[in-house]
Amino acid sequence: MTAILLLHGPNLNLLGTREPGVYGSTTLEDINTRVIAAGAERGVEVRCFQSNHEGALVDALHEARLWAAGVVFNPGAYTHTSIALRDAIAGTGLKVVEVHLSNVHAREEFRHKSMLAPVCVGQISGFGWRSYLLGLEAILGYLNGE
Ligand code: CA2
Repeated sequence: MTAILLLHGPNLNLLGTREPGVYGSTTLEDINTRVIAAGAERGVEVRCFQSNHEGALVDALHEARLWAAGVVFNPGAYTHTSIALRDAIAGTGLKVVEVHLSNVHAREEFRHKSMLAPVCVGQISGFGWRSYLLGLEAILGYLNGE
């Protein structure tokens, strides 16, 4: 069975509790449930992990190399800063779709730059929790060569 890692970066554990105007009112658990269900409908296993720590996210990517066909990743603020995560994606060779709840290109200038996008298959940004469903669709389509 195809398995996908759904990976969440820093502060995304707060989803649904603060800043609903920017990030929506859906909790991280709700998002995980919806993506797991969407995967199950397609015969795909989705395993979820969130961390506020850069090194833990690097470790998760290293481990995913052993079992995941691809990754849907919201790196949070590390999107804009992390050479370590970029190197982890490039170094593992994992196929990663970067996703964002908000449209990072319509926000502050420092959010316009992604350190990770150049080593990802692509980026989805601005569709709220549906960005994750689109991310799943995108990585599965990519892996199937569609
Ligand atoms: O839009 C996204 O998904 C972001 O990855 C979210 C990050 C931000 O730094 C990126 O530029 C874009 C921030 C996540 C913070 O999540 C919170 C959720 C609820 C309350 C406070 C923060």
